Amino acid sequence: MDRLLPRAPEVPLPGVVVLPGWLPPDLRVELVRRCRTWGDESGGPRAPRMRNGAPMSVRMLGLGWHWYPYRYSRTRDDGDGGRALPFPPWLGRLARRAVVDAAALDPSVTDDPAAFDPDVALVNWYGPGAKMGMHTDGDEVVAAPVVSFSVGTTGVFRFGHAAGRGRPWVDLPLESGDVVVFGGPARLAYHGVPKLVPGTDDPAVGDLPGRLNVTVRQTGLDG
Ligand SMILES: O=C(O)CCC(=O)C(=O)O
Repeated sequence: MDRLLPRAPEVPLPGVVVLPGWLPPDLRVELVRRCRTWGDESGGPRAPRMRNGAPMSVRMLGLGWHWYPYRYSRTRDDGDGGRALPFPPWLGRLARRAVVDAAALDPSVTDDPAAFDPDVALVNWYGPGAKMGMHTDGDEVVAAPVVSFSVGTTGVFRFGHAAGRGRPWVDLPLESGDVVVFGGPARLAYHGVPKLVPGTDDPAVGDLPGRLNVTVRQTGLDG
């Protein structure tokens, strides 16, 4: 989709910062390339099963830690049992830069951006029709912010509040290259992705089918 004007960074809710187009096209392409490699090295992204046994429509893989509902493990306990791939330091540095930029716009995201020391990235791949229900990111034991990189088809990121899954919420269309940082008062708010927006593929990333989202987090876990 062509845009005539650049979009401005925004703070749609206290503690939520959207940095439009923060990832330049070359980094988007590189992220897609790396995600493919990580998929090959880990047996492919898989669809975690929720507590009711139903598979998620989003396919996932973890770097640093493996996540499955609703815990982190160093091994792919709900898959082939292999060790989670290492968390890449370059991705941590990139995410820290995003936190610094976000905190300059809304200091409530974190009072110490330089201290952000992530140890896990969760790669989410949304194929046609995939979505993610409203949930909180509550398996980390420290209050550090979450950094979310989006590449490919635009996804609608629904961001609500900590009291429950229902309204009020805001719907934020996340285009390829957009980054969201949420922390502070928004860290434990419910959020999800109810849909992708058809016809919004990013030509810069070639034949990526659907949307890639990579969230980078600090678990605070040992081991
Ligand atoms: O795909 C997104 O933009 C959000 C992903 C998400 O909510 C999560 O990984 O917890």
